Amino acid sequence: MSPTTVKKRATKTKPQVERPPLWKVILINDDFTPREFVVQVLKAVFRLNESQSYAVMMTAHRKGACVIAVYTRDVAETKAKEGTELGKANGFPLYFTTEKEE
Ligand code: TYC
Repeated sequence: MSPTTVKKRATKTKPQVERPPLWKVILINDDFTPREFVVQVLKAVFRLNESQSYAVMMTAHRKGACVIAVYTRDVAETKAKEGTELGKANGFPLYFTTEKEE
């Protein structure tokens, strides 16, 4: 070993970088919001295409709820609020909620 060589310590420190936890946005079924309106909101707020929006809407319609996508907490909460408010502004009880992904 040359005189100037510096030895690294033997113990490794864990790199302090972690992915942020992700939050699911969930569409909840109801008996009043028109199917076509749900599809329009999914396209506008969540950037789903027509067939993706239709599939998500129908899954919520049949099963009671459907996970749309996952985002960081802030984005998930903002999108859920936007979707719910679009329904409210049009007189529909459309509802989106969020849940932390485990
Ligand atoms: N169940 C509604 C109807 O029959 C359509 C609908 C689907 C509403 C999904 C909300 O999250 C929903 N008109």
